[in-house]
Amino acid sequence: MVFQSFVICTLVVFVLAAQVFATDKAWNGRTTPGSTRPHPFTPYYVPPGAKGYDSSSPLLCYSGQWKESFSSRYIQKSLQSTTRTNAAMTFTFTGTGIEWFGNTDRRHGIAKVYLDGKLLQQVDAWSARTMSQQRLFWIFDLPLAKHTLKIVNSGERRDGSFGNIIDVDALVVSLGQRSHQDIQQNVPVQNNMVASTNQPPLSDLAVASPDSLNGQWTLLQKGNTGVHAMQLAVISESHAIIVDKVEHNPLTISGHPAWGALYNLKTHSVKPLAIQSNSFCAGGTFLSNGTLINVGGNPVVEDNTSAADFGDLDGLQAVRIFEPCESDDVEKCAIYENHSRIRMASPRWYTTALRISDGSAMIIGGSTKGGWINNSTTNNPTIEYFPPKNIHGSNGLPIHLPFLVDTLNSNLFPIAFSLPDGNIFMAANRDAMIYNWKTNSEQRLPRIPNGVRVTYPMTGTALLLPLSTDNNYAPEILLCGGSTVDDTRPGYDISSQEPASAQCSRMLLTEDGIAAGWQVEQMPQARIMPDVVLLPTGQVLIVNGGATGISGYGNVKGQVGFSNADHPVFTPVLYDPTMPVGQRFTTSGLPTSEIARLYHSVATLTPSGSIMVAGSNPNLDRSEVAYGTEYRVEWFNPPYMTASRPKFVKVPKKIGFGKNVEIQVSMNDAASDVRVALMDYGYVTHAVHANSRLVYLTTTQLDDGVLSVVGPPDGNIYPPGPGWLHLVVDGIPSEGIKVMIGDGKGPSVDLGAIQNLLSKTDVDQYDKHEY
Ligand SMILES: *[C@@H]1O[C@H](CO)[C@@H](O)[C@H](O)[C@H]1NC(C)=O
Ligand SMILES: *[C@@H]1O[C@H](CO)[C@@H](O)[C@H](O)[C@H]1NC(C)=O
Ligand SMILES: *[C@@H]1O[C@H](CO)[C@@H](O)[C@H](O)[C@H]1NC(C)=O
Ligand SMILES: *[C@@H]1O[C@H](CO)[C@@H](O)[C@H](O)[C@H]1NC(C)=O
Ligand SMILES: CC(=O)N[C@H]1CO[C@H](CO)[C@@H](O)[C@@H]1O
Repeated sequence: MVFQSFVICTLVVFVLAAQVFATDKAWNGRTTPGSTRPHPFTPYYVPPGAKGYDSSSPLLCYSGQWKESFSSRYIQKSLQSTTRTNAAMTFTFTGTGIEWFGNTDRRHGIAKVYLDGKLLQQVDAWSARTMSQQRLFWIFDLPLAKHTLKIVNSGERRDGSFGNIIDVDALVVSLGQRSHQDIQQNVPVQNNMVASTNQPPLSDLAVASPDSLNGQWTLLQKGNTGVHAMQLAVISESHAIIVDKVEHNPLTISGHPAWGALYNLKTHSVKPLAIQSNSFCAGGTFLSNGTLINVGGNPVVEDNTSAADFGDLDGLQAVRIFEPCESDDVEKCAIYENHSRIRMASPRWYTTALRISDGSAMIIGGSTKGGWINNSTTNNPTIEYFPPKNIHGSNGLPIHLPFLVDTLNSNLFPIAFSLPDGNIFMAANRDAMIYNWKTNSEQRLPRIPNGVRVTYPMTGTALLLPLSTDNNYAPEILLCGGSTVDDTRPGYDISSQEPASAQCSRMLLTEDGIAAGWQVEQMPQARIMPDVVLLPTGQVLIVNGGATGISGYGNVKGQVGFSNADHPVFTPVLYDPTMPVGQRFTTSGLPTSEIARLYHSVATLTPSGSIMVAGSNPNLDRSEVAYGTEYRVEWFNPPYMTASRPKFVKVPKKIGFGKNVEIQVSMNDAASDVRVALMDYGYVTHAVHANSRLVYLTTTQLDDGVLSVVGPPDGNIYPPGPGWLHLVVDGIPSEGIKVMIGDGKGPSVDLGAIQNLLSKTDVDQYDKHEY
């Protein structure tokens, strides 16, 4: 035994972000750059760009009695621990975040964690199982400055703990993704995030609200997603679901990193979700009964290709079920999967899921293995349904779609919208078509002009523009961004500096509209990987993306870090579809972000009316080298957020097709233009905003404060399922309120088709066959 006693040191540590990494093909590659030796998973991880400090480092200053022990289970084989009340470890560093790793077991007690002299959190290091290299505390998004972390043994322990042990195995200092401006201005502590696997923060460290000038757009950075936000959907008035891939996220669950979370839109807290299979590059949609399905993904992160075994399952055929979770208390909400009884018939990576007019999900395309650009070997040129259908003789098995062969190579994450006649619009690569799923027939549309490709990895984005009786529900499609890079060129020949496309192509899908073809407009900036968000006002916010390069990471010339794209576009642009051509785009008054949002970024409207922007991770695993893994959340607040807004007073929970309902509202008596917007905020990933939709409902003003509203005519106009109502009075929308459109029942279930799928297809085929 070695007892040590130190006085507080005053050394300051500077982090140098110098790291060399191998250029791995990265879909399930190595978790530690350069490493190939598999080892069981532990949360301890030093992201490229960050720096680890072992417990034995002279820069960690111990006071009181500490004992050093040695074991191969410990980081660098050594660990410092103490059982003495008030024994402390002090560490001074320059950076934007710090993580503390140590052991947990039944004999551990409670530590007090101070940052810069302020008590931040009490960390309970007790656990029923003995676990090593656990993340006990983390804080990110501090201003880049000198900080001091102090960990003090409080002498307290939970009931049932057998001891008061607190230990320090290692610390990891983040330099983070701060801009040069921050570094120079040394901004005050703000917008930061504290979390621990065990308990919520003691004090809410957030956040002064910005000086919101009335009538102006504002941008607020607040919140931290804990898991990287690759996929995002609002599930209730209080929460959004975030789904990521398997990687070293700071938020952990059951002793390993979480790759899913529920984000509280009101308090900005996050709850980790347990997901069994690798959801890297899955798609998702709500069904008619409000259940969310998340489909496809990646194979297991395997020992062969990864230095760490995360314990995940093959996700390529996964159907992950997230039952409705409406209450503010999300403790019991969970993802269910069991591939032996619920799965897709075929493996799908980069597939699109869409709710269609009968309330079921159409699952479209993808490739049969993870990779990069699609080709004829890996293509999965089929659709299947969930629940499985017996249609066109398929009996639950995939149905071939020639369109998905003709659109190789750049055709992953196909763009799809359910049209007001029940048919499906699809765009992939340079082409578009209308698919009649009832007759299994394709109507090809004119090619997108000027060689612009719009699907992965030449990723653009798309919307179905607002529908209303004013336009007799005539559908208009808007495609924006993408790339003209030749999709037969190999990655090593394409550069991150090749310009993206600024083109938006718009077409009215009526006979005359199709005959007139695509109408071309230019965005003020080119964008690869933009996101597009419908506002209740009918305007469209285009945000995120880069001005050069293409999607993905790790396989083009001139990568920035690992990113295949560069020149992030920091200012969103507002598009008003009702204005004449030439007057539709505005950037004036729109705030500029400092955060690059490239590959794996998302944006969605939230019930408050604010636009939530999150993610960006053009990396194999969590990284702090630009463009690093982004956990910070931003909120773009339209001018209406600070206006005097109309309100819903009473709204029925369910609205039937074509049914009249009375809605009580509170609004200005002098209102002249009163509309009720029925919206689907969509399921967002990889610039696909599946199901995104706005239908203005037929509305009549009855007495003071009472509106008569007619539900959408049928499931073609709005596929049955959950939606959001916003009351829009003279251009000012209320907050959104969740409603169920239709009868709320599940899509019809064909037991024969399910049985046939289960008997004719293997579970997790990728793990059984070589593709
Ligand atoms: C994967 O690992 C196993 C043993 O762990 C080995 O037998 C196999 O050859 C490896 N496969 C590849 C492709 O490296
Ligand atoms: C998964 O489903 C199979 C088949 O219905 C069942 O035997 C098994 O117990 C289920 N597994 C879990 C973990 O629920
Ligand atoms: C498609 O890609 C796979 C995997 O990268 C490769 O093995 C195959 O040869 C490619 N096929 C064609 C037709 O290019
Ligand atoms: C909704 O329908 C799906 C598909 O049949 C089913 O898996 C799910 O459990 C249903 N959810 C509810 C809440 O009934
Ligand atoms: C993911 C994948 O399979 N990529 C392949 C696509 O096709 C090209 C050739 O056309 C291959 O080089 C890629 O490996």
